[in-house]
Amino acid sequence: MKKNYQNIVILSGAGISAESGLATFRSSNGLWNNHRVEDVATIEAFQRNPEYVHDFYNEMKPELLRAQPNAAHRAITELQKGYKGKVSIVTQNVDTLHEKAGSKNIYHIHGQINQAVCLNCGHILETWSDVTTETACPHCETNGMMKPNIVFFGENLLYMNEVDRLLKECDLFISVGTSGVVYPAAGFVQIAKLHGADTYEFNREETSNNYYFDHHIFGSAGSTLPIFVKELLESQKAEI
Ligand code: BV8
Repeated sequence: MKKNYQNIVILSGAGISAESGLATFRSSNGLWNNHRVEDVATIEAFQRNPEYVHDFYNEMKPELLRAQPNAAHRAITELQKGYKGKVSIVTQNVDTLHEKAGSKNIYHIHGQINQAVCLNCGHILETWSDVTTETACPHCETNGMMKPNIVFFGENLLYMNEVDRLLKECDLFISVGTSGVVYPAAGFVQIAKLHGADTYEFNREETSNNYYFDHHIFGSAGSTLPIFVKELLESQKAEI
């Protein structure tokens, strides 16, 4: 570990929210075990049966609204507050646990559960209430054009220009709680590594895209990340 990084990028996946009680996608009792991806998380599914897709995300909202951040989320906030370098969060998660932990500089590349987007004018509606095919856009007042602001398979990611710049500038890339199977997020570590970053993977188990990680720290992120953050903050103090 170097002593003073200038630009840290943290990529989070569903695993960082597991200790907050939220299901991941690809574990034994994961979200994709109870629903076929093709039925809920593709643009074709939304065109075919928008009511079913709206219901899937509306039903998810109360649990995500109740969920509280865990020690891993709080450690990232502590790093942002105490570290001299910039710390950016690129999250695949649609929950708002990073925000609830008080973190800033958060990029939800796969969207957010408490947002819907108007397919007519692009307006983003922030709401924890149900959104349906009847919901009118508060901006252009068009009926029935609201879609969950969730990036479905086959759709481009959000904030890709900002994220591309962050990955090329970063000198420390940390991946937390992602299986590394969904692209282009799973390829972010390669961009960071090829631009000179130190790369760390925090996961409970071995993942498939581990070639570009210099270090693998196994264990639950709620335990492993706070230790790592403490070391980063202390190494910075030693530097001064
Ligand atoms: C795109 C929205 C351009 C819904 C999601 C063939 C090869 C390569 C790529 C492709 C391909 N065919 C198609 C593609 C592209 C496709 C893709 O990657 N498919 C994969 C599955 C093969 N990608 C896309 O379509 C993306 N768009 O490429 O745009 C384009 C444009 C037009 C046409 C073509 C391409 C869009 C990707 C976004 C899709 N939307 N979700 C929703 O969120 O409800 S993806 C979904 O998976 C979630 O967003 C989630 O964030 C993401 C990744 O999952 P993880 O977060 O990693 O969660 P997972 O359960 O998998 O893993 C959890 C990990 O945590 C595990 O490793 C576990 O061990 C660990 N863990 C658990 N507990 C803990 C822990 N770790 C630490 N501590 C713990 N306590």
